[in-house]
Amino acid sequence: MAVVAMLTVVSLTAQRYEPTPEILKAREEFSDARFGVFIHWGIYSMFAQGEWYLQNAGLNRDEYAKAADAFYPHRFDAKAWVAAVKASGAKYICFTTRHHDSFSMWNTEQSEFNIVDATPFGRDVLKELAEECAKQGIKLHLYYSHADWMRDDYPRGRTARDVTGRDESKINWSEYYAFMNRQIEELLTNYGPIGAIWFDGWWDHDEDATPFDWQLDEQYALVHKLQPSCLVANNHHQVPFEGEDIQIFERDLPGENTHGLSGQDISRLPLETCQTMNGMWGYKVVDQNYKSTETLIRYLVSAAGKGANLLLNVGPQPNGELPAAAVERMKAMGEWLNIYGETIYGTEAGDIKQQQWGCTTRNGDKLYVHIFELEDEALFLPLSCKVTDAKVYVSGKRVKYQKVAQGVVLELGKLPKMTDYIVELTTK
Ligand code: JFZ
Repeated sequence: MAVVAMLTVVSLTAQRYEPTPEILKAREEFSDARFGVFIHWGIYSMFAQGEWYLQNAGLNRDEYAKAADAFYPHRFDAKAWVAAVKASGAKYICFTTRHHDSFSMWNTEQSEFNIVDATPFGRDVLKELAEECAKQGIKLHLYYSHADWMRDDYPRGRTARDVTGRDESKINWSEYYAFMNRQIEELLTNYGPIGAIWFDGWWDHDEDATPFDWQLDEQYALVHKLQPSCLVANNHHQVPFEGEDIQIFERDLPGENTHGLSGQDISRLPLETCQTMNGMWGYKVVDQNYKSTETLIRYLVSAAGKGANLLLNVGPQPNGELPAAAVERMKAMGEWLNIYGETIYGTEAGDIKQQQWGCTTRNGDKLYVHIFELEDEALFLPLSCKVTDAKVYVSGKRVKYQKVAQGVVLELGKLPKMTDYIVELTTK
Protein backbone atom coordinates (compact mmCIF):
# COMPACT_ATOMS: atom_id res chain seq x y z
CA MET A 1 0.00 0.00 0.00
CA ALA A 2 2.76 2.39 1.05
CA VAL A 3 4.64 1.57 -2.14
CA VAL A 4 1.61 2.34 -4.28
CA ALA A 5 1.15 5.66 -2.50
CA MET A 6 4.82 6.48 -3.00
CA LEU A 7 4.65 5.68 -6.69
CA THR A 8 1.65 7.95 -7.11
CA VAL A 9 3.49 10.80 -5.45
CA VAL A 10 6.55 10.25 -7.62
CA SER A 11 4.58 10.16 -10.87
CA LEU A 12 2.65 13.28 -9.90
CA THR A 13 5.85 15.14 -9.13
CA ALA A 14 7.39 13.93 -12.37
CA GLN A 15 4.54 15.60 -14.28
CA ARG A 16 4.89 18.95 -12.58
CA TYR A 17 6.14 21.70 -14.84
CA GLU A 18 9.33 23.24 -13.54
CA PRO A 19 10.07 26.39 -15.52
CA THR A 20 13.72 26.52 -16.56
CA PRO A 21 15.97 29.52 -15.80
CA GLU A 22 15.54 30.58 -19.47
CA ILE A 23 11.78 30.55 -19.11
CA LEU A 24 11.88 32.45 -15.83
CA LYS A 25 14.02 35.09 -17.50
CA ALA A 26 11.70 35.22 -20.52
CA ARG A 27 8.69 35.64 -18.23
CA GLU A 28 10.38 38.56 -16.54
CA GLU A 29 11.24 40.22 -19.84
CA PHE A 30 7.69 39.66 -20.95
CA SER A 31 6.30 41.40 -17.87
CA ASP A 32 8.73 44.28 -18.21
CA ALA A 33 7.52 44.93 -21.77
CA ARG A 34 3.98 45.81 -20.59
CA PHE A 35 2.74 46.58 -24.11
CA GLY A 36 2.36 44.47 -27.24
CA VAL A 37 0.42 44.76 -30.48
CA PHE A 38 -1.87 41.96 -31.62
CA ILE A 39 -2.29 41.53 -35.37
CA HIS A 40 -5.28 39.61 -36.73
CA TRP A 41 -4.79 39.12 -40.44
CA GLY A 42 -5.88 36.37 -42.79
CA ILE A 43 -8.10 35.74 -45.79
CA TYR A 44 -11.04 36.67 -43.55
CA SER A 45 -9.78 40.26 -43.82
CA MET A 46 -10.95 40.25 -47.44
CA PHE A 47 -14.58 39.69 -46.46
CA ALA A 48 -14.11 42.64 -44.09
CA GLN A 49 -16.53 41.19 -41.54
CA GLY A 50 -14.17 40.12 -38.80
CA GLU A 51 -12.29 36.83 -38.34
CA TRP A 52 -15.39 34.82 -37.33
CA TYR A 53 -17.22 35.44 -40.62
CA LEU A 54 -16.96 31.82 -41.81
CA GLN A 55 -18.87 30.56 -38.77
CA ASN A 56 -21.07 33.59 -38.14
CA ALA A 57 -22.42 33.61 -41.70
CA GLY A 58 -22.54 29.81 -41.84
CA LEU A 59 -20.53 29.74 -45.05
CA ASN A 60 -19.56 26.67 -47.00
CA ARG A 61 -15.82 26.10 -46.67
CA ASP A 62 -15.16 25.73 -50.41
CA GLU A 63 -16.90 29.00 -51.17
CA TYR A 64 -15.01 30.72 -48.35
CA ALA A 65 -11.69 29.29 -49.51
CA LYS A 66 -12.08 30.98 -52.90
CA ALA A 67 -11.01 34.21 -51.21
CA ALA A 68 -7.49 32.78 -51.01
CA ASP A 69 -7.18 32.77 -54.79
CA ALA A 70 -7.81 36.51 -54.80
CA PHE A 71 -5.66 37.43 -51.80
CA TYR A 72 -3.14 39.89 -53.15
CA PRO A 73 -2.30 42.40 -50.37
CA HIS A 74 -0.01 44.49 -52.55
CA ARG A 75 0.54 47.11 -49.86
CA PHE A 76 1.83 44.63 -47.30
CA ASP A 77 5.09 46.02 -45.96
CA ALA A 78 6.54 44.25 -42.93
CA LYS A 79 8.94 47.13 -42.40
CA ALA A 80 6.08 49.63 -42.16
CA TRP A 81 4.11 47.36 -39.80
CA VAL A 82 7.01 46.86 -37.44
CA ALA A 83 7.92 50.55 -37.60
CA ALA A 84 4.34 51.46 -36.62
CA VAL A 85 4.49 49.00 -33.73
CA LYS A 86 7.84 50.35 -32.65
CA ALA A 87 6.52 53.91 -32.80
CA SER A 88 3.67 52.91 -30.49
CA GLY A 89 6.10 51.98 -27.74
CA ALA A 90 5.01 48.34 -27.85
CA LYS A 91 7.79 45.81 -27.39
CA TYR A 92 6.27 42.81 -29.13
CA ILE A 93 3.88 41.70 -31.84
CA CYS A 94 1.55 38.74 -31.60
CA PHE A 95 0.65 37.61 -35.12
CA THR A 96 -2.14 35.24 -36.16
CA THR A 97 -0.34 32.41 -37.96
CA ARG A 98 -3.44 30.27 -38.28
CA HIS A 99 -6.89 31.25 -37.08
CA HIS A 100 -10.05 29.13 -36.74
CA ASP A 101 -10.56 29.33 -40.52
CA SER A 102 -7.56 27.02 -40.94
CA PHE A 103 -5.64 29.29 -43.31
CA SER A 104 -1.90 29.29 -42.60
CA MET A 105 -0.16 32.63 -42.98
CA TRP A 106 3.25 31.05 -43.59
CA ASN A 107 4.92 28.64 -45.99
CA THR A 108 3.73 25.46 -44.32
CA GLU A 109 4.37 22.00 -45.75
CA GLN A 110 1.46 20.57 -43.80
CA SER A 111 -1.41 21.95 -45.87
CA GLU A 112 -1.82 23.61 -49.26
CA PHE A 113 -4.23 26.07 -47.70
CA ASN A 114 -1.58 28.66 -46.97
CA ILE A 115 -0.45 32.09 -48.10
CA VAL A 116 2.33 30.81 -50.35
CA ASP A 117 0.56 27.96 -52.13
CA ALA A 118 -3.05 29.13 -52.22
CA THR A 119 -2.78 32.84 -53.07
CA PRO A 120 -1.53 34.79 -56.08
CA PHE A 121 0.51 36.85 -53.58
CA GLY A 122 2.68 33.84 -52.82
CA ARG A 123 4.85 35.53 -50.21
CA ASP A 124 5.70 34.12 -46.80
CA VAL A 125 4.51 37.13 -44.79
CA LEU A 126 5.57 35.51 -41.54
CA LYS A 127 9.14 35.26 -42.78
CA GLU A 128 9.12 38.93 -43.77
CA LEU A 129 7.60 39.90 -40.46
CA ALA A 130 10.06 37.80 -38.45
CA GLU A 131 13.04 39.31 -40.28
CA GLU A 132 11.77 42.82 -39.78
CA CYS A 133 11.08 42.22 -36.08
CA ALA A 134 14.63 40.98 -35.63
CA LYS A 135 15.96 44.07 -37.42
CA GLN A 136 13.92 46.55 -35.45
CA GLY A 137 14.25 44.84 -32.07
CA ILE A 138 10.61 43.83 -31.62
CA LYS A 139 9.80 40.40 -30.19
CA LEU A 140 7.52 38.11 -32.15
CA HIS A 141 4.77 36.02 -30.58
CA LEU A 142 2.63 33.63 -32.59
CA TYR A 143 -1.10 33.13 -32.24
CA TYR A 144 -2.07 29.56 -33.17
CA SER A 145 -5.64 28.23 -33.17
CA HIS A 146 -6.36 24.79 -31.78
CA ALA A 147 -9.90 25.03 -33.12
CA ASP A 148 -10.39 24.51 -36.85
CA TRP A 149 -13.57 25.16 -38.84
CA MET A 150 -12.33 23.74 -42.15
CA ARG A 151 -10.46 20.51 -41.71
CA ASP A 152 -12.21 17.16 -41.80
CA ASP A 153 -9.97 15.66 -39.14
CA TYR A 154 -10.69 18.28 -36.44
CA PRO A 155 -13.13 16.89 -33.86
CA ARG A 156 -16.17 19.17 -34.03
CA GLY A 157 -16.56 21.57 -31.16
CA ARG A 158 -19.37 23.93 -30.23
CA THR A 159 -18.57 26.54 -32.91
CA ALA A 160 -19.11 26.21 -36.68
CA ARG A 161 -20.93 22.93 -36.06
CA ASP A 162 -22.48 21.48 -39.20
CA VAL A 163 -22.11 24.66 -41.21
CA THR A 164 -18.93 24.58 -43.29
CA GLY A 165 -19.55 21.28 -45.09
CA ARG A 166 -16.91 19.10 -43.50
CA ASP A 167 -16.94 15.33 -43.86
CA GLU A 168 -18.08 13.91 -40.52
CA SER A 169 -16.70 10.49 -41.34
CA LYS A 170 -13.14 11.78 -41.44
CA ILE A 171 -12.80 13.14 -37.93
CA ASN A 172 -9.48 11.95 -36.60
CA TRP A 173 -8.02 13.56 -33.53
CA SER A 174 -4.64 11.87 -33.58
CA GLU A 175 -4.09 12.93 -37.19
CA TYR A 176 -5.13 16.49 -36.42
CA TYR A 177 -2.95 16.60 -33.32
CA ALA A 178 0.07 15.37 -35.28
CA PHE A 179 -0.68 17.98 -37.98
CA MET A 180 -0.69 20.77 -35.40
CA ASN A 181 2.54 19.60 -33.84
CA ARG A 182 4.28 19.47 -37.21
CA GLN A 183 3.10 23.03 -37.87
CA ILE A 184 4.34 24.15 -34.46
CA GLU A 185 7.67 22.56 -35.28
CA GLU A 186 7.85 24.61 -38.50
CA LEU A 187 6.94 27.81 -36.68
CA LEU A 188 9.56 27.26 -34.02
CA THR A 189 12.27 26.15 -36.44
CA ASN A 190 12.08 28.41 -39.47
CA TYR A 191 11.33 31.88 -38.11
CA GLY A 192 14.04 32.66 -35.58
CA PRO A 193 13.43 33.22 -31.87
CA ILE A 194 9.75 33.27 -30.97
CA GLY A 195 8.74 34.98 -27.72
CA ALA A 196 5.54 33.02 -27.14
CA ILE A 197 3.05 30.66 -28.69
CA TRP A 198 -0.43 32.02 -28.00
CA PHE A 199 -2.89 29.16 -28.28
CA ASP A 200 -6.60 29.73 -28.72
CA GLY A 201 -9.66 27.53 -29.22
CA TRP A 202 -9.64 25.28 -26.14
CA TRP A 203 -13.07 26.71 -25.30
CA ASP A 204 -14.48 25.07 -28.46
CA HIS A 205 -14.72 21.85 -26.45
CA ASP A 206 -15.68 23.29 -23.07
CA GLU A 207 -19.23 21.93 -23.34
CA ASP A 208 -18.32 18.34 -24.26
CA ALA A 209 -20.13 15.68 -22.26
CA THR A 210 -16.82 13.92 -21.57
CA PRO A 211 -13.96 16.37 -21.05
CA PHE A 212 -11.94 16.70 -24.24
CA ASP A 213 -8.27 15.79 -23.96
CA TRP A 214 -6.23 18.29 -25.99
CA GLN A 215 -2.97 16.57 -24.96
CA LEU A 216 -1.56 19.93 -24.03
CA ASP A 217 1.25 18.64 -21.81
CA GLU A 218 3.00 16.98 -24.69
CA GLN A 219 2.45 19.96 -26.99
CA TYR A 220 3.69 22.45 -24.41
CA ALA A 221 6.76 20.27 -23.84
CA LEU A 222 7.36 20.30 -27.60
CA VAL A 223 7.28 24.11 -27.63
CA HIS A 224 9.75 24.31 -24.76
CA LYS A 225 11.98 21.67 -26.32
CA LEU A 226 12.11 23.42 -29.71
CA GLN A 227 12.73 26.85 -28.17
CA PRO A 228 13.67 26.80 -24.50
CA SER A 229 12.86 30.52 -24.09
CA CYS A 230 9.48 30.44 -25.82
CA LEU A 231 6.59 31.11 -23.46
CA VAL A 232 3.40 29.08 -23.62
CA ALA A 233 0.09 30.92 -23.39
CA ASN A 234 -3.45 29.67 -23.87
CA ASN A 235 -6.57 31.81 -24.22
CA HIS A 236 -8.84 29.28 -22.53
CA HIS A 237 -10.36 31.76 -20.07
CA GLN A 238 -9.46 29.46 -17.15
CA VAL A 239 -6.82 29.73 -14.45
CA PRO A 240 -3.55 28.67 -16.09
CA PHE A 241 -2.91 24.98 -16.69
CA GLU A 242 0.29 23.17 -15.82
CA GLY A 243 2.98 24.01 -18.36
CA GLU A 244 1.78 27.52 -19.16
CA ASP A 245 3.95 30.57 -18.60
CA ILE A 246 1.57 33.49 -18.72
CA GLN A 247 -2.10 34.08 -17.99
CA ILE A 248 -4.32 35.67 -20.61
CA PHE A 249 -7.44 37.76 -20.13
CA GLU A 250 -9.65 38.64 -23.07
CA ARG A 251 -11.28 42.04 -23.46
CA ASP A 252 -11.11 42.79 -19.73
CA LEU A 253 -8.46 43.70 -17.23
CA PRO A 254 -7.66 40.99 -14.67
CA GLY A 255 -10.38 40.93 -12.05
CA GLU A 256 -12.97 42.58 -14.31
CA ASN A 257 -15.41 40.71 -16.48
CA THR A 258 -17.61 43.00 -18.53
CA HIS A 259 -17.45 40.76 -21.63
CA GLY A 260 -18.02 37.41 -19.90
CA LEU A 261 -14.69 35.97 -21.08
CA SER A 262 -12.52 36.80 -18.08
CA GLY A 263 -14.16 35.54 -14.90
CA GLN A 264 -11.23 33.36 -13.89
CA ASP A 265 -9.11 33.95 -10.78
CA ILE A 266 -5.81 35.77 -11.15
CA SER A 267 -2.74 33.57 -10.92
CA ARG A 268 0.82 34.48 -10.00
CA LEU A 269 2.04 34.11 -13.57
CA PRO A 270 2.74 37.15 -15.75
CA LEU A 271 -0.58 38.57 -16.92
CA GLU A 272 -1.71 39.81 -20.30
CA THR A 273 -5.01 41.36 -21.36
CA CYS A 274 -5.85 41.41 -25.04
CA GLN A 275 -8.17 44.13 -26.24
CA THR A 276 -9.50 45.49 -29.51
CA MET A 277 -8.88 49.05 -30.66
CA ASN A 278 -12.36 49.18 -32.19
CA GLY A 279 -14.81 46.30 -31.66
CA MET A 280 -13.38 43.46 -33.74
CA TRP A 281 -10.09 41.61 -34.09
CA GLY A 282 -10.03 40.96 -37.82
CA TYR A 283 -10.69 43.89 -40.18
CA LYS A 284 -14.39 44.78 -40.21
CA VAL A 285 -15.40 47.46 -42.63
CA VAL A 286 -18.43 48.75 -40.70
CA ASP A 287 -16.57 48.96 -37.42
CA GLN A 288 -15.06 52.42 -37.22
CA ASN A 289 -15.82 52.66 -33.54
CA TYR A 290 -12.22 53.23 -32.48
CA LYS A 291 -11.44 53.93 -28.86
CA SER A 292 -9.89 57.35 -28.31
CA THR A 293 -6.16 57.70 -27.68
CA GLU A 294 -6.99 58.84 -24.16
CA THR A 295 -9.05 55.70 -23.49
CA LEU A 296 -6.30 53.49 -24.91
CA ILE A 297 -3.54 55.12 -22.86
CA ARG A 298 -5.64 54.87 -19.70
CA TYR A 299 -6.30 51.22 -20.51
CA LEU A 300 -2.58 50.56 -20.84
CA VAL A 301 -1.90 52.39 -17.57
CA SER A 302 -4.71 50.53 -15.82
CA ALA A 303 -3.36 47.20 -17.07
CA ALA A 304 0.07 48.14 -15.67
CA GLY A 305 -1.67 49.17 -12.43
CA LYS A 306 -2.91 45.60 -12.16
CA GLY A 307 0.48 44.16 -13.02
CA ALA A 308 -0.67 43.13 -16.51
CA ASN A 309 0.51 43.66 -20.07
CA LEU A 310 -1.80 45.11 -22.69
CA LEU A 311 -1.92 43.28 -26.02
CA LEU A 312 -3.71 45.82 -28.18
CA ASN A 313 -5.15 44.60 -31.45
CA VAL A 314 -5.04 46.02 -34.94
CA GLY A 315 -6.73 44.34 -37.91
CA PRO A 316 -4.84 45.07 -41.15
CA GLN A 317 -6.88 45.76 -44.29
CA PRO A 318 -7.26 43.41 -47.27
CA ASN A 319 -4.59 45.44 -49.09
CA GLY A 320 -2.07 44.70 -46.35
CA GLU A 321 -1.98 48.14 -44.76
CA LEU A 322 -2.75 48.86 -41.13
CA PRO A 323 -5.84 51.10 -40.92
CA ALA A 324 -4.84 54.77 -40.65
CA ALA A 325 -7.06 55.19 -37.57
CA ALA A 326 -5.02 52.51 -35.81
CA VAL A 327 -1.65 53.88 -36.89
CA GLU A 328 -2.59 57.33 -35.66
CA ARG A 329 -3.53 55.99 -32.22
CA MET A 330 -0.41 53.84 -32.02
CA LYS A 331 1.72 56.88 -32.78
CA ALA A 332 0.03 58.93 -30.07
CA MET A 333 0.51 56.14 -27.53
CA GLY A 334 4.20 56.02 -28.43
CA GLU A 335 4.54 59.77 -27.98
CA TRP A 336 2.98 59.45 -24.56
CA LEU A 337 5.23 56.51 -23.63
CA ASN A 338 8.28 58.47 -24.76
CA ILE A 339 7.58 60.84 -21.91
CA TYR A 340 5.98 58.57 -19.32
CA GLY A 341 7.35 55.12 -20.22
CA GLU A 342 9.36 54.91 -17.01
CA THR A 343 6.09 54.76 -15.05
CA ILE A 344 4.91 51.78 -17.14
CA TYR A 345 7.77 49.60 -18.47
CA GLY A 346 9.39 47.35 -15.91
CA THR A 347 6.86 48.28 -13.22
CA GLU A 348 4.67 46.07 -11.10
CA ALA A 349 1.16 46.59 -9.79
CA GLY A 350 1.10 49.55 -7.40
CA ASP A 351 0.25 49.44 -3.70
CA ILE A 352 -3.24 50.84 -4.19
CA LYS A 353 -5.67 48.94 -6.36
CA GLN A 354 -7.63 50.62 -9.15
CA GLN A 355 -9.73 53.54 -7.89
CA GLN A 356 -12.33 55.86 -9.34
CA TRP A 357 -9.58 58.47 -9.77
CA GLY A 358 -6.96 56.20 -11.37
CA CYS A 359 -4.35 53.65 -10.30
CA THR A 360 -0.75 53.12 -9.18
CA THR A 361 2.36 51.39 -10.51
CA ARG A 362 5.57 50.65 -8.66
CA ASN A 363 9.24 50.30 -9.57
CA GLY A 364 11.62 49.79 -6.63
CA ASP A 365 11.17 52.64 -4.18
CA LYS A 366 9.15 54.71 -6.66
CA LEU A 367 5.38 54.59 -6.48
CA TYR A 368 3.68 56.24 -9.46
CA VAL A 369 0.24 57.66 -8.78
CA HIS A 370 -1.70 57.87 -12.05
CA ILE A 371 -4.59 60.30 -11.74
CA PHE A 372 -7.18 60.21 -14.53
CA GLU A 373 -9.97 62.28 -12.98
CA LEU A 374 -10.05 64.15 -9.70
CA GLU A 375 -12.80 66.47 -8.48
CA ASP A 376 -11.13 67.39 -5.20
CA GLU A 377 -7.96 69.39 -4.74
CA ALA A 378 -6.44 66.75 -2.50
CA LEU A 379 -6.06 63.00 -2.76
CA PHE A 380 -5.95 60.55 0.12
CA LEU A 381 -3.70 57.54 -0.53
CA PRO A 382 -4.02 54.60 1.84
CA LEU A 383 -0.42 53.42 2.20
CA SER A 384 1.46 51.30 4.66
CA CYS A 385 4.88 52.41 3.39
CA LYS A 386 6.53 55.69 4.41
CA VAL A 387 6.59 58.48 1.82
CA THR A 388 9.83 60.48 1.77
CA ASP A 389 9.27 62.60 -1.34
CA ALA A 390 6.52 63.54 -3.77
CA LYS A 391 6.81 65.33 -7.09
CA VAL A 392 4.98 65.85 -10.34
CA TYR A 393 6.54 63.27 -12.61
CA VAL A 394 6.83 65.35 -15.75
CA SER A 395 8.16 68.57 -14.22
CA GLY A 396 9.84 67.42 -11.02
CA LYS A 397 7.88 70.11 -9.17
CA ARG A 398 7.43 69.20 -5.48
CA VAL A 399 3.99 68.11 -4.38
CA LYS A 400 2.99 68.94 -0.81
CA TYR A 401 1.76 66.01 1.20
CA GLN A 402 0.63 65.28 4.70
CA LYS A 403 1.09 62.16 6.70
CA VAL A 404 -2.20 60.92 8.12
CA ALA A 405 -3.13 57.88 10.17
CA GLN A 406 -3.63 55.45 7.27
CA GLY A 407 -1.33 56.95 4.63
CA VAL A 408 -0.78 60.34 3.05
CA VAL A 409 -2.85 63.14 1.57
CA LEU A 410 -1.47 64.80 -1.55
CA GLU A 411 -2.25 68.50 -1.77
CA LEU A 412 -2.61 68.90 -5.49
CA GLY A 413 -4.73 71.98 -6.02
CA LYS A 414 -6.97 72.12 -9.06
CA LEU A 415 -5.56 69.60 -11.53
CA PRO A 416 -5.36 70.40 -15.22
CA LYS A 417 -7.42 68.12 -17.44
CA MET A 418 -5.10 65.55 -18.90
CA THR A 419 -4.92 61.89 -19.88
CA ASP A 420 -2.89 60.90 -16.84
CA TYR A 421 -1.50 63.26 -14.20
CA ILE A 422 1.38 61.37 -12.62
CA VAL A 423 2.79 61.99 -9.17
CA GLU A 424 5.99 60.18 -8.29
CA LEU A 425 6.36 59.16 -4.67
CA THR A 426 9.60 57.98 -3.16
CA THR A 427 8.82 55.46 -0.45
CA LYS A 428 10.58 53.56 2.29
C1 JFZ B 1 -10.76 34.37 -29.41
C2 JFZ B 1 -10.96 34.19 -30.89
O1 JFZ B 1 -12.09 33.38 -31.13
C3 JFZ B 1 -11.11 35.54 -31.55
O2 JFZ B 1 -11.34 35.41 -32.93
C4 JFZ B 1 -9.85 36.34 -31.31
O3 JFZ B 1 -8.75 35.71 -31.94
C5 JFZ B 1 -9.62 36.46 -29.82
C6 JFZ B 1 -8.33 37.14 -29.49
O4 JFZ B 1 -9.62 35.19 -29.20
O5 JFZ B 1 -11.88 34.97 -28.80
C7 JFZ B 1 -12.92 34.25 -28.33
C8 JFZ B 1 -12.74 33.09 -27.66
C9 JFZ B 1 -13.83 32.39 -27.20
C10 JFZ B 1 -15.09 32.85 -27.41
C11 JFZ B 1 -15.28 34.04 -28.07
C12 JFZ B 1 -14.17 34.74 -28.54
N1 JFZ B 1 -16.19 32.13 -26.95
O6 JFZ B 1 -16.02 31.20 -26.17
O7 JFZ B 1 -17.33 32.42 -27.32
